[in-house]
Amino acid sequence: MKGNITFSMIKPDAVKNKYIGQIISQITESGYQIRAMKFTLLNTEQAQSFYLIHKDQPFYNDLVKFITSGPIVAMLLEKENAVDDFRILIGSTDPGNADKGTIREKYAESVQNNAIHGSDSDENAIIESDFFFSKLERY
Ligand code: IDP
Ligand code: MG
Repeated sequence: MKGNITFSMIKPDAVKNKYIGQIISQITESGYQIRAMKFTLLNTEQAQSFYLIHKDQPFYNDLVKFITSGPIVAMLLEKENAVDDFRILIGSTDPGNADKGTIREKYAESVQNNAIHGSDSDENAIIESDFFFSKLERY
């Protein structure tokens, strides 16, 4: 059975470009309820840990630099079929390939500075949510 939570992060490019409000609107208008939310700045160690799965990718060091370059908005989101529907809502990793109307198509700058993160599985949604939020921070 598919899970009903996903984890998302508005990335530093979209925060700097003043898209927080528009992105959160699109997420909630799409049926997601916010269960936890945090405006914060990751340090290098936290970013390396969050993206550990990509440690052998050529873009890993630049990705860690980018994600620590400014504050982010972390969100725990709930909806039926949360993970798969959210990946559709945000669009392809490379905004040049993202479908019209998706968050990345509208707000991303590049394949790296792509505005938003969305979990890729139910398992990772739980791992990523636990990385950012304690039980007491979820409502
Ligand atoms: P996803 O965010 O769509 O799941 P992943 O493949 O998991 O994409 O990559 C994680 C993040 O790493 C991307 O969102 C993007 O910020 C960055 N990234 C992925 N591929 C590249 C690349 O080819 N060049 C630079 N950065 C990349
Ligand atoms: Mg991914």
